[in-house]
Amino acid sequence: MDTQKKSANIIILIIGVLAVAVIGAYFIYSRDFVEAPRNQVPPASSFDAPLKTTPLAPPASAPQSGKSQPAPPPPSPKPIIIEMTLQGFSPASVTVPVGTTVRFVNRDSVGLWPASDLHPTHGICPGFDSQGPLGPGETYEFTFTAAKTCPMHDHLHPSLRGVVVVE
Ligand SMILES: [Cu+2]
Repeated sequence: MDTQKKSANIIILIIGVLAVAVIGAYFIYSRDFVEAPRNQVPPASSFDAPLKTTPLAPPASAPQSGKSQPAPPPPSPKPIIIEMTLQGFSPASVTVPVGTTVRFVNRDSVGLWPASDLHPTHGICPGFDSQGPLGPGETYEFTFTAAKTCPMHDHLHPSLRGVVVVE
């Protein structure tokens, strides 16, 4: 008799636990009815799962849309600008990595002519020579492709001096 009562109590207990589980599952399903994983019953993980999967639905940075990604800045550095006047180069000395393009801008009202030393042959950094005067506002660009120190001057006013250190 006692064992029958005990087993009956155990059955009632099990039924109670199941009832609690069913009620709990009902609440979980009614909350996560959107796309609730029907096979997922564990309450703890079913609360976490929708929170993690919902933000993934609108692909913020999904790799699938590779073409719409904003182009990252290319490795080429932006040009260095050196302004020229009858006062000289500004800045008069720059240090740049190999491959840098330097843009010389005439900020004066007279012709200016940036060129590599030595005046007048301009042979220290071959090619670094505007090959003629820059008018007011005009620019000349040269890309320094070798690691080298390039002293420079204004070919029309050789006392105006500067240096581009390429490293
Ligand atoms: Cu010169």
